[in-house]
Amino acid sequence: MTVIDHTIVGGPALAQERRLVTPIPGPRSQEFLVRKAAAVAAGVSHTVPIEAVAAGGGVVVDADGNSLIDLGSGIAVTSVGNAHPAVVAAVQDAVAQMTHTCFMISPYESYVAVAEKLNRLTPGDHVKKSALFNSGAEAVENAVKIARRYTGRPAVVAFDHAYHGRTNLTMALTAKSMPYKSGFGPFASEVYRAPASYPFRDGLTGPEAAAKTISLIEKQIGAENLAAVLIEPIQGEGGFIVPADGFLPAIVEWCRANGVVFIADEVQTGFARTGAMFASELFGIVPDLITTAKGIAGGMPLAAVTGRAEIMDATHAGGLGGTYGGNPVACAAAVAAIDAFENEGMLEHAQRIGQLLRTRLEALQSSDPRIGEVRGHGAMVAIEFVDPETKAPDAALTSAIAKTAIAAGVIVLTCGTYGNVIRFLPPLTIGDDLLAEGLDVVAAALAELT
Ligand code: PLZ
Repeated sequence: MTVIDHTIVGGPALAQERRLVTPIPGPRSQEFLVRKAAAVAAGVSHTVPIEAVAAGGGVVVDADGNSLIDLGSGIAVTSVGNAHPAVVAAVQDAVAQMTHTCFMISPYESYVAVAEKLNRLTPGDHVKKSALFNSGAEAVENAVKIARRYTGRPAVVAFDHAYHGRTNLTMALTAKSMPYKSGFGPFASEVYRAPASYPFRDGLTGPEAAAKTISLIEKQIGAENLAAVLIEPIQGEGGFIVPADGFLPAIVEWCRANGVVFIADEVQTGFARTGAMFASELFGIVPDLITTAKGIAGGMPLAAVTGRAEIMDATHAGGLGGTYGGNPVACAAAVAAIDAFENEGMLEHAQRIGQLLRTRLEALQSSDPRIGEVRGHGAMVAIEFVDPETKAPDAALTSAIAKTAIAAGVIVLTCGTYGNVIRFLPPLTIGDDLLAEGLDVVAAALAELT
């Protein structure tokens, strides 16, 4: 295993430190945000009020020279580190060769190389094929298209707390109305919502939760009408919800028995994030199709659907594609990033980060009953804030903690159907000291906000 020099690997040689030289936002960032507000649509909001100018290792640097600890990775994207040197070099080489040919017009090698890697790395030893796209939402849309074509059935099941994207079909698949769907309907049809497993709130075992889900599917939809069941193995935007043991295997088994395509959306959980290459492995399941994006290309836009060859090949020639899907520069980045996932100890980093996060957050929980639960796997861990008496979600406290931490130079993200979850998704290249300091800041925010 390579030993990481955090000042070099996983980003430009930025000092790996939290450094505040102005309040956040500083004067340059303030000026920039005025420009942003005037030029960019109001719907495109931001969490951290800075103008970002560089990032690497475990920090993001702003235009005023502040260096913030990054516990969000641009929403689980820069897992191998922002501007990882090998990714940067691969992008520079590729972009000087050709910027685009369109893979559907003149195909090239890097696309095929990414497909081969995905076919090899995703769970299951069956014969697999892949198709590449630009974003997680586009991958999910295509997985549904493929499942419908393969089964000849229309219906799709998605779950409570699900997040799958912002396009029309994926808005229908996403559970939460505000901010993702409200006012943007009508939504795509033949999407049905089923209860998921949320042990902290439903109190059900995995088999009990699965029985409830399966009963709903059988009574309200009917297996004979169902093309696919789509689920995030650990629900991301919905609150880092880890299903109870046995829930996912029972759903997969039911899908197999009923000719329903089981799609794992691993856009957020994929590529070493959870301490396994794919979260499906943690639950012992082998999906028929798996969607990936985010971490796959070290920050370049790329996404994929990978799965059983007979399902992937069910679509007629010309049925899948897009102008930019599998762009050669993004594919070159993915080849380099996947190499880093495999050969730079990223799984071990995720596991070690997970240990550090859990130990610290569980210690916090033991002295603070407002932390209802600490949950997650690897470098995908969250805390859910509640009223200690009633377990009611405490979104106000959650957002106050995030704001306080950001003002103190630590980027933390919130999530959850009820907006009461703080999630930790550091780059896997973050140093232990920096991570510990980031958690100190969160703990201080929590202590301050009584
Ligand atoms: N599936 C599981 O987590 C993206 C959304 C950020 P795109 N999650 C971050 C936001 O508010 O827009 C996501 C995901 C899962 C699909 C997607 C969609 O991926 O690349 O954002 O389209």
